Amino acid sequence: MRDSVSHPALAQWMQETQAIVEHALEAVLPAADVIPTRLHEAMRYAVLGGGKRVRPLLVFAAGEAFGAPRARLERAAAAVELIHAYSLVHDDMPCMDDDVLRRGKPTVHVQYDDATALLVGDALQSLAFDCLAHAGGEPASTLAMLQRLATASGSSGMAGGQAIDLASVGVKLGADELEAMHRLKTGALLSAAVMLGGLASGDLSIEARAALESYAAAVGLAFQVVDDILDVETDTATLGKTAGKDAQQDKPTYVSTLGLAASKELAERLRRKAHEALAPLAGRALRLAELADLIVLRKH
Ligand code: GRG
Repeated sequence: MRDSVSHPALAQWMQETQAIVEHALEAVLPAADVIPTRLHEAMRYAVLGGGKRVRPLLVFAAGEAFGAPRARLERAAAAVELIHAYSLVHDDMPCMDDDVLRRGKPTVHVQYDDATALLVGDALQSLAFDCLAHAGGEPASTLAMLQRLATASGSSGMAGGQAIDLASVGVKLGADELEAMHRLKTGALLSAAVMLGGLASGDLSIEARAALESYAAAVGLAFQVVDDILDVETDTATLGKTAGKDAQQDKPTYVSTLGLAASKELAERLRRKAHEALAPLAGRALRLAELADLIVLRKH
């Protein structure tokens, strides 16, 4: 994503934050030589050294806007990324999207086997909550973060969206149904990333909370609209995952539902909506504003 960044201060912040997150993930994952070694090695393979780390960046951008302690942000960012990594491992399995390439590498079930991939996803999900439970600080705010992450990941969030997605193969969805699906499948975890950052401060006003929720909803949907555009406009090598997969699997997407031009207009409208949502936060949300731009303007 850094190739879409024109602002040197933002590029530096992203690089530093991504390094902090990498270190936090490295520290929280079991070592590969701890029994069961094959499972631990595969968990590390699934998580480390890849991905844009968009969700952790959102955690830090929101958290820093409200003065959240860095140690809590590290835990929150790692927890969200662990959930995301688990979802990718399961999504790539033969019983779901059946893909062989992820983050430029063979998918976990290809590199290891199906049973290991299933267990990797299970174990990463448990690890995410364990990681967040040890975030320190006020127990009430940690509990609020745990609840938000659980809701975002479960059947009223990402897993529910995935269920709708799997049931939608070959089905023509209307724009509203498509939006409802993506708000769960992709939007819920991205929104949780923003909200966990804010909640980590332990001190969010009602107004600030509403502004963050509104920003998160716009950015969460924009991410998916852009993902659908990239799926038709970008090659496999750049994406690090198989391009053109949605059309191949006859899945409804923004591009198939609205067309390419209207999808691009929608992404731009959502980018502006994200900026507007931040207005009540005055100047404190610069990084969040920049990330909204990046999510819409990214090339992979
Ligand atoms: C298996 C419960 C379960 C859910 C899977 C995340 C997901 C739900 C499916 C992934 C399929 C997909 C391509 C979704 C579209 C948006 C998305 C989540 C893309 C991948 O996220 P990125 O681009 O990936 O942030 P990196 O590798 O950069 O972390």
